[in-house]
This record gives sequence, C-alpha cells and structure tokens, in this order.
Amino acid sequence: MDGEPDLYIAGVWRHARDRGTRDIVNPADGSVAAVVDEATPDDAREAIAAARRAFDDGAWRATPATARAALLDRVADLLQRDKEDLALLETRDTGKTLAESRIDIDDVTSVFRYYAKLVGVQSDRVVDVGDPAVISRVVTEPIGVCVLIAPWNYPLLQMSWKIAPALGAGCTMVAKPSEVTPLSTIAFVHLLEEAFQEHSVPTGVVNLVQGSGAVLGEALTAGADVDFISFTGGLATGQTITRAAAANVTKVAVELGGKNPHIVFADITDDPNGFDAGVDHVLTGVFLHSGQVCSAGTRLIVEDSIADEFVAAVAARAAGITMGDGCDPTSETGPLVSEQHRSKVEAYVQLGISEGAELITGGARPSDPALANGSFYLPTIFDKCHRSMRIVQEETFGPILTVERFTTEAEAIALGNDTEYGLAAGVRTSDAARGERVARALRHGTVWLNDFGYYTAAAEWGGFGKSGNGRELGPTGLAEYQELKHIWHNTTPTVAGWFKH
Ligand code: TXE
Repeated sequence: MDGEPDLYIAGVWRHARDRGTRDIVNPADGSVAAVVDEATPDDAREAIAAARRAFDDGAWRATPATARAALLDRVADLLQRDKEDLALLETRDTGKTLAESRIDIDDVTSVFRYYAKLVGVQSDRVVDVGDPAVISRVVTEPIGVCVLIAPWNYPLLQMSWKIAPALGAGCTMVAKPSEVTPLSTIAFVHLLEEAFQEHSVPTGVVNLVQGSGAVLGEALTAGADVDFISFTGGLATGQTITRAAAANVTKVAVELGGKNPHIVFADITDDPNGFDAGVDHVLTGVFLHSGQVCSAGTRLIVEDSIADEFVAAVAARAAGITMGDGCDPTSETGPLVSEQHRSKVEAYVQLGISEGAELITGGARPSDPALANGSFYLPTIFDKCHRSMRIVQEETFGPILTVERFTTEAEAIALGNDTEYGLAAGVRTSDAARGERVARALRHGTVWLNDFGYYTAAAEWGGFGKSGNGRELGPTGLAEYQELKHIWHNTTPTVAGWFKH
C-alpha cells in the first residue's frame, strides 16, 4: 500500500513484476484511499507455484491438527488486537459504516475461533468391514493448493470463510481479494505473517495477489497445479471460473448471490409486535449496506390484505434512512462501492420504471450536496411488481426493494421459489406450523423465520440453483478443503485363492 509492496509470494512481500499499481477509491467521497500493487498473470503463476511447493513439501500438511488449531486461535487474538485498524480500512474501501465494519471483524474472529475448535477435535471414522483382521478407516487429508477469490461487499469476512478452514485443513493457498477492495486483506496477511512466525508455519502456505479478475483469472483457475477453487462473486464470473476449472477437473465451490424473497403473511398482526418487527426486518434486510449483500431480501412478497399498510410503513422508514460517510457515527448507511456499480443500479431503476413498476420512494441520488462526491443512492421501493419483470428476477445488488402481492400460501411459496437463484429467504407469520411448512417448501440455502439476515459460523451457508454449489461455514465448510481417504489395513494377510494356478 502506498509504495510498500503488497504481493505476498513464497513468504516475501514484493511489487508486481511490471510495477503496475491501482488506485483504490473511497466511495464516500471519490478520494484515492490507497495505491496498491496490481499483479500480472506471471505473478499469479508464481504464487500458485509457491503454494504448490509448500504443499508438496509436506511439512505443513503433516502439522498436527492441534497445532493448526492453536494457530487459528492466535489469528483470532490478533484480529481483535487490530480490530479498529482493520475496520477503518474496510470502511474506507467499501463505504460501509464503521459500526458494520466492526461487526465484520468480530465475525471474522468468530470464524477463526470456530474452526480452531472444529479442527482440534476432528477424528477419523472407523468402519467395520466384518473381518476382525482388517482395520478400515476413513481419514481426512487436506485437498491441496486452493485458490480463494473474494468479492468486494464483505472483503475480509468472505475471505475468512475460505482462509480459516483452508488453514485448518492443512491446505496451502493463493488468496485474491476483489481489486476494488483489497486493503483489509493486505493488512490481514501482514497479521497472518506475524502469527505464522510465532507458530513456525512453513513459507508459502499463504500467498496473496491482487488485481483484475479478468486479467489474473486464467492463471489462477485454469492450471493443473490447483486442487480447489473457492469463489464468491457474480453469476457470470462463477460460470467462467467453473468452465476454466473443468479442463483439469478441478473441484470448485461457488457462491453467486441471490434474489431473495421475504414473504410476509397477514397473520403477523396476531402478534402485538409482529407488524412493526416485520417492517423493521424487511427494511434492514434490503437496505443494510445499501443492498450490496448476497442474501439481501430484495423481493417483498406480502399478503394482499395488509400489503398497502405494510408497504407504506416500510417506505416511510426507508425515506428516513440517514446516508453519509461510513466514518461519521450518525450515518446509518454508506455509499455504493463504486461509481461503476452505482451506474448499474441506476440502470436497473430505469428498467423498473420502463417495465411498469410503480416507484414509491427513492429512485435518485440524494440531493444533499455533502454527498455529491460519493457513490450514494437513495433507498428505492417499487410497488406493483410482477414475477415476469427483470427487476424482480435479476440481482441488482443495490438498495432496491420490489413488492409483489399474494392471497394464498401456495401462491406465496410459488413466488418465493420463482427465481433462478436460491440463496436465502425470509418468512414472517404468527402461525408456527405454517412457518415450518413454508420454510421446508422454499428452495433456498437459508430460511429465516420471523427474522432476517443472521448467520453463524457453525451453520452451513450456500445456495440452491444458480446461487452456487458447495457450502461455506459449519463442518461442511471445512470438508470442502479435505479429501477423504479410505485406508484398508489387513493385519493378518492370508492367501485368498481366487485364481487356482
Ligand atoms: O463481481 P465479480 P463484480 C454480484 C452482484 C454484482 C455482480 C458483479 O450482482 O453486481 O456480481 O460484480 C474476481 N477469474 N456479486 O463484477 O467480477 C474479481 O476480481 C477469476 C455477488 O464485482 O464476480 C473479484 O475478486 N476471478 C456477490 C471476484 O471475482 C475473477 C458479491 C468477484 O468479482 C474473474 C459480489 C475471472 N475471470 C458481486 N473475473 C456475492 N455472491 O455476494 C472476476 N474475478
């Protein structure tokens, strides 16, 4: 950053081969927050080669699981020590509020703590094959060299969902943050280096490159030296990476966003808090981080009998959201991540209008002159939407809520499932049996009943349909980084006599 080398390859910090750099823009005011090195494909290939050597050398993968667990715990300690610095970098880079960034760093810490515990207690599985002479067991081994590609909305959090289990499993890796938001990951790899020195982790276990995905993509994903690619980002990029990996049958796990329904039944009013909590959760579910959340509840699907009142209440609160620089403690939400992304969101708003949706709030940049240099966009709600509209089907990744109405439970479920994605959904009802029924009928990887947006490191995260494949977090999030090996040990070999001569 700012003249210091930012690529970490084979245990050495260095600049890009061609000395290329990129300006990292603070989206709150358009200023240059930092200048970082921009890797070339050759840099990326060197990083892969370093990770390959470190894996094949065997020292790291042979490290006892308890030692790896201790390392993860130490990383968690250092994350808390450096929490304020990391949070500030995240806010400067993404625009999100400092309050959100602090929560992100706490969540990153929890991921390391969770995998420290899990790795420390994981055991092999003994299988009874019906012969006392045979010891049969299924053991886990690290999958090998991993390429970890993260997006810009939760830069360090998404990266931690990959790095923590990869380290815990004994893999080696090349991490590539989004070129839009690399700052927290660069600082984090410095922190990792400190923990690695204390715990004598071999050189080359973690390598870091940053730069354009389009430029580095092939070098990172199409080579035979890579054993596993974990990617979080957009659908089109996920498809490109999956195709590139197919040449070597490299295992891929992808998380590709969503178009998430939030279904509200009229019976929420049976609970004295049901209506207000529903309005509040719908509001937070879509407008937190200006909608740049893969699980944002962007489709409000509300029962007709309460729809007018409910939508009016959400719109009134949306209009009151305070926007501003994430470092200002009075800001409730920050800007969009970049000018380029704001243009995409604006195009979706125009599309919604041309498709006949009724704009009831937002639909413009804020008029406050103090926000003029940032990539801000007002919380926007479209009523009278229909499932056939592109604004209802495509991921806008911005502060846009669409409203559809239903009259029967079956219709609500059909609408909730009418998406090519399947990442997350919310259901609000005072009828517990209905809640369970609808939750089971929805084809989404996470369903929140009378809540929205929460997750825990101990529960799997991932999508159905085009939201991706594979899972992060939970035991499965570790298993993605492991191969299973069956060891059949005959302790008393005898002649089988199958062939007679
Ligand atoms: O993502 P990309 P973009 C969605 C959201 C957003 C859209 C596009 O709808 O508007 O995706 O965003 C790297 N080989 N999500 O263009 O390109 C890239 O450098 C290898 C949902 O910013 O997918 C970055 O590190 N890597 C999402 C990462 O992929 C490549 C979060 C993600 O960038 C590559 C973000 C290539 N060919 C956007 N091309 C979620 N699931 O939460 C790019 N990259």
